[in-house]
Amino acid sequence: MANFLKKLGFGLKKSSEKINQGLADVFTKRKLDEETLTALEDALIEADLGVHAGARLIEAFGNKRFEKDVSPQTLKEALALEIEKLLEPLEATFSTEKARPYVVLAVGVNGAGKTTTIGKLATKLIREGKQVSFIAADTFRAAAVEQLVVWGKRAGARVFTGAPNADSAGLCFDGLKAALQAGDDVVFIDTAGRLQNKNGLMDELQKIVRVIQKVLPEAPHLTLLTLDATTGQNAVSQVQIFKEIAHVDGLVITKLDGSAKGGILAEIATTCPTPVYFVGVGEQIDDLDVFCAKDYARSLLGL
Ligand SMILES: Nc1nc2c(ncn2[C@@H]2O[C@H](COP(=O)(O)OP(=O)(O)OP(=O)(O)O)[C@@H](O)[C@H]2O)c(=O)[nH]1
Ligand SMILES: [Mg+2]
Repeated sequence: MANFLKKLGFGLKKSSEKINQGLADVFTKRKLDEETLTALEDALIEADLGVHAGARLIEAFGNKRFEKDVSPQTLKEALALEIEKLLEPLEATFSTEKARPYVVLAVGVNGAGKTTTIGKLATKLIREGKQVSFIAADTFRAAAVEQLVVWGKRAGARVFTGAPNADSAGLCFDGLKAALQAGDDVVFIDTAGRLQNKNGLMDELQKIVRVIQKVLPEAPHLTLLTLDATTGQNAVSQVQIFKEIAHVDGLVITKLDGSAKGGILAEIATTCPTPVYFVGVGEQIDDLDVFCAKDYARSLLGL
């Protein structure tokens, strides 16, 4: 946990430096006039908090009354609290108890971190004593299947694979039946992330959902959209696009260990609020944890 926070703090360092510079300017001027607030808003936007989130935060912050001799630390704490309040509604609890097998559909653009996230999550669940399997629904890329097989071995999860270029929906049908038969507690479906063709991806995802509902009418129980934090504001449009083409229950934000754009969650909270289940801060198994608004907000301020 301490290590996780350290990595998060390190990843958000560039963002926190920008915000702290903005705060330092406020402090030098010793008043929250319009000019200093605008400068602080610019700093927030530069830290990728986004224009809408920046405006909302500045409004809340500008309405605060500070003592004349307010310390930089107090200002920092106050801004962290405002960001925490903005992000708190996004906190979500992941529980696989309500169905067996509990089916998680992983969606997201290429390279966002879907497969890695599935691998990390499965490891945690297996450590808790759950029986887990993977369905390798990205049948176009041989490397994608291999990568999932490697994670399966590492985590101790069975991997259901098909022939190269097999129909992914058909594979999901067979894989889910096999999972039912085996009595798995949780099944992760790893999909392909091609977004070059929005209609194609939509058709494919809808077909997968239709087909798995023939096996389990309530499935998928959770559709998780994985976002790469280093893509900055582009992640916001990915949320919007995926919500158009599929049902999205929640988000996973990856690569917060190497991001200069840690603020994106604030813009998501403001423009397209979606529950955030997990955040990733690296490539290893323990580099995934549940999203905590307070930790995130404080790391964003370098606290
Ligand atoms: N630094 C860092 N790297 C990550 C994180 N999550 C995933 N990665 C890396 O990002 C790269 C892409 O991750 P994948 O899990 O393969 O992404 P994907 O969404 O499955 O990609 P496709 O299968 O191509 O659609 C890999 O090299 C991962 O190790 C993270 O939280 N931090
Ligand atoms: Mg993948």
